[in-house]
Amino acid sequence: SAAYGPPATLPERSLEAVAEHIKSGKARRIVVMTGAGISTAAGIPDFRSPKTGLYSNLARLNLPYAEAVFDISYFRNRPEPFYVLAQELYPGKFHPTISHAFIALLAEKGLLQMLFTQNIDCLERAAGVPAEKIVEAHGSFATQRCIECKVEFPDEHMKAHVLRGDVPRCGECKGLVKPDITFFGEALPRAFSEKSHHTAMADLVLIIGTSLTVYPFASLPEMARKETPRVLFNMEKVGSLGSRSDDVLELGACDDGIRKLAELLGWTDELHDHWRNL
Ligand code: CNA
Repeated sequence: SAAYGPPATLPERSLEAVAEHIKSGKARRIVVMTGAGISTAAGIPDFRSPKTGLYSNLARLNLPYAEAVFDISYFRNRPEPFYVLAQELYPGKFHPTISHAFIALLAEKGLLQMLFTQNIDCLERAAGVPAEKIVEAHGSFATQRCIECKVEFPDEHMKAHVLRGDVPRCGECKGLVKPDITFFGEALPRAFSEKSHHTAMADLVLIIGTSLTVYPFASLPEMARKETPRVLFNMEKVGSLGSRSDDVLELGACDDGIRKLAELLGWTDELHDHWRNL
């Protein structure tokens, strides 16, 4: 059932057509949006995949509901479950995936307009995407502060606490220390609203490994212009992807879809060199 009309920008709705769009030089402002699914191949569980996702494996933490581990009001009363999880997810233990490397390659070629990530694993930085091209929409483990007096807490102390799996407390007021990642009930970093207009400037949008269920991030793909091709690399169809005339769905493991796109672009060797050297 084709509720949409024929494609407005692409010759057809396929990855081949997307590769042609890039090769022809018509896609020079590529906006990429990522979620936990881009990092599962690195060994970091996502939230919602059945069986392997964090939410289905949190029973041992005795949470009233799965999302509580990232809920600010729950954290105030019981920070321990979050720190059990933080010990597992802490950056530095994981290697970027081929999909992360592809985003860095786009940046190297001057084609990356902006990367919006929901992830807190810092793997896009590790892959070599320049900091000024990254919007960490849900913050990251890079910095941390007291949730009461907001005083920053030293990185080295934080690292020691997280690796031991215990709860750090503020040196000034003894308040709880939390990494600057966005919990449910908290506002997103200012960079998100300041930079979201880049999506409207995009001539191609790549959406990789996200369930598009967490707002306001989930509304970003809607901000792309109607005729801008949007490509979804995901295990499942999500959000409104597929509803527009130039949407392309590449369903399956994102690394497979990204390898296929790189192949169509003639970038396979470059991509592998970049990835191997990380
Ligand atoms: P999610 O809701 O868990 O969804 C993940 C999506 O990715 C699902 O649609 C999966 O089907 C899909 N997926 C899983 N593996 C693959 C794969 N190999 N290839 C393609 N698709 C795959 O995660 P979202 O990011 O959408 O949810 C937003 C939350 C999750 C954000 O606030 C993140 O901070 C949070 N999170 C981040 C990490 C991380 O930093 N790596 C890990 C777990 C959760």
